[in-house]
Order: sequence, then C-alpha cells, then structure tokens
Amino acid sequence: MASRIDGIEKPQVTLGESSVLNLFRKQNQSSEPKRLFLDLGDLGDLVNPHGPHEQWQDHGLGLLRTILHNNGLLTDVASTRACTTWDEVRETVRGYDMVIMNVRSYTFPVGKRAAEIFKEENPNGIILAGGMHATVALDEMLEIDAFDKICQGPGEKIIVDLVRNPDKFPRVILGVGAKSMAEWPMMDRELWPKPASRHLKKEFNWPMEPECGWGPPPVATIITSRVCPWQCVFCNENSYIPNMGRRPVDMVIDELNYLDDKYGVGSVVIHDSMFFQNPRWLEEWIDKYPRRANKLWPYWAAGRADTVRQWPDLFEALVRQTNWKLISIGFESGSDRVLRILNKECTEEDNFFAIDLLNKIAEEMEAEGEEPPVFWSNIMLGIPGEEREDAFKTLRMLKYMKRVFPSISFYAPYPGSALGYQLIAEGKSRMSKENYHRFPDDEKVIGVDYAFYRELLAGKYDDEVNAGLGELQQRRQHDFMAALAKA
Ligand code: B12
Ligand code: SF4
Repeated sequence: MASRIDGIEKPQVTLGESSVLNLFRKQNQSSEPKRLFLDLGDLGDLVNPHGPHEQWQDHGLGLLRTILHNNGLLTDVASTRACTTWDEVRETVRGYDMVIMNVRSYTFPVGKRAAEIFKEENPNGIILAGGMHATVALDEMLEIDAFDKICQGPGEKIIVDLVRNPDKFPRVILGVGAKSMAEWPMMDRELWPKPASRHLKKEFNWPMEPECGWGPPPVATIITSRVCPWQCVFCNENSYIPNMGRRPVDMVIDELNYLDDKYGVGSVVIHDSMFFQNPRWLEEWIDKYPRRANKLWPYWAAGRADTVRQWPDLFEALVRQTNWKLISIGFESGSDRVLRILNKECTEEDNFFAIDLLNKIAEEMEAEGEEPPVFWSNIMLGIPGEEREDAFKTLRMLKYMKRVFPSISFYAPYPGSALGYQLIAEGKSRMSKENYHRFPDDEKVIGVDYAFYRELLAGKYDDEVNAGLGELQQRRQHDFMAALAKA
C-alpha cells in the first residue's frame, strides 16, 4: 500500500506493516492536534480508476487546506480514493485528533462510512464536515452522530476559526464566504492527494491532472466563477451557492503562467458551471489571454445555447481567438416540451442556432488548416414527463451535430435542485443515503421506463430517430451507449 499521507517519503506500508506508519506518527508527535483532511470519493479511484473524471481533484479541499496552511494550521491529507478497502481507510484515519471533510451528495455515503470508522478508531476525535450536502440535505447530515460540526455554505472565511477552536461553535454552522473570488489565495496544488499506484503516478502529472481526452497533458483545472445565475430545475445552483465576484482575468492568467513555469501545462479545463456568462469579463479574457498567457492553451469550458444565440460574435471570438476547443453546452434535450419542464430557458431553436454556428466556425477553421472546435454535449434522458417522441428528438439533435462528444446521463434528482426536492418529497427518487447513484446509467427515478432508454441508445428506434434527418446525418455513427457509460 502506498502511503497517502503528505510529507512522508512513500514508506510502502502494507496493512501488516501498520506499525511502521504508527512509529512514524509517534516520531512526529507535538502538542498540536493531529489533523487530517480526508478527500472523499469511491474506493480505488486514485489507484485504478474506472475513468478519467473520477481522478479529478477537489478545489474545495485544495482551497481550504491552502487557507489553513497559510494560517499555520497544518493538516495531513489522505483520500478514500487512494484506499481499496475499508480496512485501509481505518488504518489511514487511526491516530488523528481531527478530520475535515468536504461532503457532496455523491460522496455522502463514503463520507458517512469514513466518519463512522474514524469515530470507532478515535472516540475522542472530532469531525468537521462541510460541503454541498451539508447545505442541501442538512437532515441527512444531522442523522450521522459522527459529524460533530456541520458547516453549511462556503467555508473560506470560517475554516481557520473553526479548526482552531471547534468547541466555540454550535453543531450546525452557517459558513462565511468571500465577496469575490479575488480574495481567494492561489491554491497550493501540492496539498492535493497523490495518485496511489505506480501505474497511475506515471500518467497523472501530479499536482497537475491527467489527460482525459479533452486536451494534451498536463491538465490544469481552474475555477473562474462560482455560480450560474440560471434556474434549471435539475440544478439551480444559485439557490444554494451564494453569489460572489468572478476571479479577475489577470489572476487566472497569472496562476496558469505560474503553474506552467513550475510544472508545465498542456491544456486547461475551466471547471466553472457556466463560463460563458458576464460579457465584460469574457471580452477582457479575449483581450488578455492570447497576449499574456505563456501559451494559448486549448481549453474546455461550459456555455448555454441561448446565450450563444444572444452573443454569437462574442462566442465566435472566444472560439477563434482564445482556443476554446471543447465547448460544453448543456443542451439537455432536443424537445421544447422537456426544455420547459426543466425550466432550461432555452428552446429547440436556440439549440440548433448554437449547433449551426459551431458547425460553420469549425468548417471555416478546418479550411484554414486549423484544428476545429468540438462540442461536449450534455444530454439528459429519463426526465419525468418525457415522452418517447421527445427522446427521439433529442437523439436526432445529437446526430445533427458534426463534431461532438456526447455526454449522456439518466436524469438524477439531486437534493438542492427544485425538481430533485420535489421527486424526493413524492417518494420517487431512488437515490438513497447508502447509494447516491452518480453513474450516468444508474436508474434514479421510480416510474421511468429505463428499458426503453437502453433500447433507444442501442439503436432499436433508429428509424424513428432518423426520420427528418438528412442522409449524411443519418449515417453519423455515435456510440450512444458508450456515451452513457462514460459521461
Ligand atoms: C468542478 C465540478 C465537478 C468536476 C470535479 C469534481 C471534483 N473532484 O471536485 C467534475 C466534472 C468531475 C464533476 C463531476 C460531477 N459533479 Co460536479 N461540480 C463541479 C462544480 C462545478 C465545482 C466544484 C468546486 O470545485 N467548487 C468550488 C469549491 C471551492 O467549492 P466546494 O467544493 O463546494 O467547497 C466550498 C464549500 O462547500 C465549503 N466546504 C467544503 N468542505 C468544507 C468543510 C468544512 C469543515 C467547512 C467549514 C466548509 C467546507 O467551503 C468551500 C469553500 O467555500 C460544482 C458546482 C459548484 N459551482 O460548486 C459541481 C457539483 C459539485 N457537481 C455536482 C454533481 C451532481 C456532479 C456529478 C454527480 C454529475 C454527474 N451526474 O455526473 C459528477 C460526479 C463526479 C464524481 N467523481 O463522482 C453537483 C453536486 C450536487 C450536490 N447536491 O452535492 C454540483 C453542486 C453541481 C450541480 N449543481 O449539480 N463535478
Ligand atoms: S444547468 Fe447549467 S445553466 Fe442551468 S442552472 Fe445549472 S449550471 Fe446554470
């Protein structure tokens, strides 16, 4: 077992050799409490991951640890993703006085189990838990006695006091965030957990991130904005993430240049929920990124079809001048009826406008000898109220796209979203505390005919889907089943 503790020179400790680890800890004992930031995710994801996205690092953990360390509050880091068994997790958390966790809904089951194990091993230890799930499903967090302190909302302005003096706080704490992301320190990426197998280490480029097919490695993930102002009922982040100013363009570029000088950067993934918002910021990005960045790294970033239609010139300038190569659009559906159910505030027409525009730009760029941009197309199927014809229209829309990575998931009723809360209240959600289904092909809602959707993706209804499509588009072979599994 490779060690998952920062600062240890990889003492290849195995379970039977746990005494080595304990010896090391004893040697390092001081009057300071021993604190651990436990990164959460499925067991094995940093050892032998199923896919690239499981390996991505957690900016919440990175930011909070950076703030703590800048204030002299040192923490070790470990990850459930770097363990392959729960016994290893037990071994990892043993001997700590405090553990800190960022719990999202999809990591809640792992967080819960790890917290219970921590308490079994360290009955006097304290657990500080925060993150999305604390904000959107406080009742489920409260049920877990092991969570001593539960922080809702942002934590950057409270984490130092909380870690220093946890006893001064009640069990449930309202977090305090920065007014602007300009106040966030530059994250120290070496505070992220390391990949935990020899094979993964080779390709990971830690503390940068591995290639996932979106651009050359090493990959730098960054966040320039924290919240999206729209209110899609399956997401509506702005109902639970407080608004905050965007990270200034210069700071984003400075950070990328710093990372490039120190580690090398091959491409960038902008993890914002909604990159294509705030035209003034985007205009400044167009002006400065090509001039000031060490290199015009290609990047992945997200937009909406309606705003592409609203600001087509801005969109085209971003694609052409800033190397926006992978354009993630939450198309979600090709049917107006379903788009209305989702309160997407985009129409079929908006979707086709965006598709035609990108098809045109890509063709022109190809003719000019440049690599064309490609859509990362987010699609949801199995939305309550969706009819078969709606789903046919969605796949028809996908086939109409010329250059696309389809990212298809069955709709998931996450707490925090309006539709998620509604389906949970109606008893129709299959997402349970033990298994917050987070895989794209999990069956997540009672009453949805998943057999139909699987057959649809396998090609059984191709005649219906192809009706109305041109011959060329009909021949476009997308592997929709693979897109569902990988999304
Ligand atoms: C980047 C991102 C991803 C990336 C990387 C994920 C990762 N490893 O971090 C990728 C693309 C892989 C991803 C995938 C998914 N994601 Co995602 N993702 C995001 C996104 C856009 C940004 C996350 C982020 O870094 N935020 C910035 C950091 C600083 O914020 P933070 O982590 O929340 O931490 C702050 C607070 O929570 C708090 N805090 C956190 N921990 C603690 C602890 C203590 C003690 C305290 C005091 C405070 C505190 O303080 C921090 C600073 O303010 C968010 C939306 C968003 N805007 O946040 C969605 C989001 C987290 N993702 C979400 C979902 C649903 C998913 C998927 C399940 C989607 C899918 N169906 O496939 C997958 C699952 C991935 C997996 N591995 O299983 C949901 C989670 C909903 C929920 N109720 O938890 C969100 C909120 C988006 C949404 N609205 O639906 N995601
Ligand atoms: S789905 Fe996209 S556009 Fe809608 S609220 Fe979420 S991030 Fe914003």
